[in-house]
Amino acid sequence: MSRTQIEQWVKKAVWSQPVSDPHTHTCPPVFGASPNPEGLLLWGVDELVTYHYLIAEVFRAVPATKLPYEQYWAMSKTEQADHIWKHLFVERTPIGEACRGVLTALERLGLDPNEKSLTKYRKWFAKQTPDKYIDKVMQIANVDLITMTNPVFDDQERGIWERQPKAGGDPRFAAVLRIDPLLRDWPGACANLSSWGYEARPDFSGKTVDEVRRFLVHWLDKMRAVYVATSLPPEFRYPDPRNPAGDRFIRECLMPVLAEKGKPWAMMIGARLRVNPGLREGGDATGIADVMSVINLCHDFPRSKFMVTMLARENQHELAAAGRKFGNLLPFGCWWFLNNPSLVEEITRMRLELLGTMFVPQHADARVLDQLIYKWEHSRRVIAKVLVDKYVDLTLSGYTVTAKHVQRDVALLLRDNYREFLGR
Ligand code: HDL
Ligand code: ZN
Repeated sequence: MSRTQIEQWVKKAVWSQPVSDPHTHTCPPVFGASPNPEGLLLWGVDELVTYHYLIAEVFRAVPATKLPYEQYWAMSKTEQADHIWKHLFVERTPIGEACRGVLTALERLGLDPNEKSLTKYRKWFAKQTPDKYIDKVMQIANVDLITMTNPVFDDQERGIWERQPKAGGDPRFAAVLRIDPLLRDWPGACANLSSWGYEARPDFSGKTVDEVRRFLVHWLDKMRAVYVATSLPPEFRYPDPRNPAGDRFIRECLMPVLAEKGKPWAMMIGARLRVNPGLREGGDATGIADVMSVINLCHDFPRSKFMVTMLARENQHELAAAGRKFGNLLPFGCWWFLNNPSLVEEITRMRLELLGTMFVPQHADARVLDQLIYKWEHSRRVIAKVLVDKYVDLTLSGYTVTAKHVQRDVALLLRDNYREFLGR
């Protein structure tokens, strides 16, 4: 089989296969939409350009000593976008991945990405309506399911679910119960639960275990959540003698509920929050996490399912090796600072070699709807490149690779491994 033939099959399969995206921060219009400042659905050119990755970058071009953080945050959204466009897209070459992504998205929407100002783009976006625009973006990105992130401890998010019976009713989106405070700030989370009518106490006395379970079940059911998610710091350990409450929460509350419901726990490990608070969401950093803790969980809770992504490049090999030991562990995505072509290529290549087709290579992590377009295009290109090499290697071993093999593998990687792990 020639390399050219394999390239054709892979290209066709990778671009025609709809993606089920396992992790984003976008949502349907019922959650409110930008430019309404209260809207949770972010879309359009001003949101694309003010993505927190680009806010962090513009403060390298124009440091806080010249433009203090608070002065930037006091600007209107359009002023912020103009500032970023000027310094990162006009006065500098937008060669970095986050800049390049904006250009890809604009170009695929039919716009010329070489404009010196945002005026023409704004006019074009003003003619779109969020609901129809979601269809358009999903069609261009070839995405058939967008998994949301629904942080129940966020007042605005919780309020929408409480007020809007249709919050979970858009078939283009799947909900995820995001519960970071229960693991990052147990006493604070207990105080929240108490104020919402659950008898949860930091020392686990009284009915705490039953009540925390009742809370989890209530929200899993209400959201029809497909999994529970938590972002965890590099210091996360299981078991953790320094954090007995965390161990008890996992062992006595979370694991039994998820085992009963058959839902995975997505652990996103390695985010060191707000190392530079002035940048707000852009101020988080990465740190090396502990894969042994994931192994301990997979071993101790064989009936539970763990989707795991780690933020540090240094953790990727150990995590893939752990995936070989436990069928209840699904490594997924190249998260955040790893979502760059060079690292996606390295990680995807290594995962294919260690795990065959049994992992989920990517998630978009789109904060802004339109980012689905570029995040998936850029990832698809890299995934295709790696697959071609791997199929060529197979032919060198005498194996007959066919178009059917390629289609089947690509469907698993881009859609079905995730769906099957959810039990959908
Ligand atoms: O915690 C998360 O889900 C992260 O993805 C953060 O939201 C982060 O700010 C981000 O958007 N990374 O891509
Ligand atoms: Zn995320």
